[in-house]
Amino acid sequence: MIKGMTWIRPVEAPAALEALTSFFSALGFEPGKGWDEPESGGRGRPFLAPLGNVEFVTGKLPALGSHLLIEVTELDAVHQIAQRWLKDHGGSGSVGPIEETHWRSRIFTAEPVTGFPVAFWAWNDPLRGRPAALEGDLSAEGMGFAIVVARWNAVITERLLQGAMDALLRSGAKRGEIEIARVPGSWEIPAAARQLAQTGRFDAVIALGCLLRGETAHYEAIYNEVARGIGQSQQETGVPHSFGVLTCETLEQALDRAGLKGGNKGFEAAAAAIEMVSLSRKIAAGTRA
Ligand code: DLZ
Repeated sequence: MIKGMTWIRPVEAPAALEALTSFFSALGFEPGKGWDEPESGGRGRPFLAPLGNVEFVTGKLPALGSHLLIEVTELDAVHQIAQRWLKDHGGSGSVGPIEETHWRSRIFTAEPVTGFPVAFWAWNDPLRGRPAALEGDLSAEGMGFAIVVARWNAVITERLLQGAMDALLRSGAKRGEIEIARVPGSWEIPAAARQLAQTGRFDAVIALGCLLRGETAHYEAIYNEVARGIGQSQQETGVPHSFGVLTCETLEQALDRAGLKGGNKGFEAAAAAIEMVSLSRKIAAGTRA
């Protein structure tokens, strides 16, 4: 029943709103759906985090003068970004030193705008609270990708492509390291995917297409062959392939999954590809870090 939580922070001056928005963007926060109310001049700039909670505390407070605690994985990198932001933007802000906490972690407080302190912290043991497991990260830096996209139902597949590019570029992939191959329809995806994988130029292949049951003759036959072909190419080439081929009853359903209510499956397929490349590198290196 509970869906989410929003912690509202009233900001008086428009310049302070701009500065806070710039600071949170520089740190890589995902922006939420902002709003502007022309009559009142009101504006809202939400920022999202993968996890959140509200915590009621008695006794010793965990943070250095801030009620907003943001857990991160790379505290030193975040500290550097915050310091760089402060140097570039100056103003009344400040970034404190990193200190040890009383709960086996390190913390620092940044105040990009006076009156808006934010504490960033990280566990000393980065694997704390997680079962020991090999897991891929979502950083695409230094990775190369091939995207195979079907032209059939382009109104959907172009949106999937946009979602996939968004995920790759936001995760640190370089535009020059992404190659896009267009094929007539989903049927042709496996052959192109295999050939791209075999070049050895790519760390992963992302397959994007859209099959609509109502409008596709031999829907089952095409779908089975596409799924089998992509899976087989992945297994035989050893290059991760992610599956972003929508199989929907109607166009409306497909639109929902291409950027409307159901998210964007192209974005998800790209994220899965990044994760699998990272995991595969860790397996090869025999490391969890
Ligand atoms: C022929 C066909 C049909 C009927 N429907 C679709 C579809 O919904 N989605 C899709 O990606 N492709 C479709 N195609 C085209 C086939 O995938 C293939 O491109 C052609 O049969 C040519 O080989």
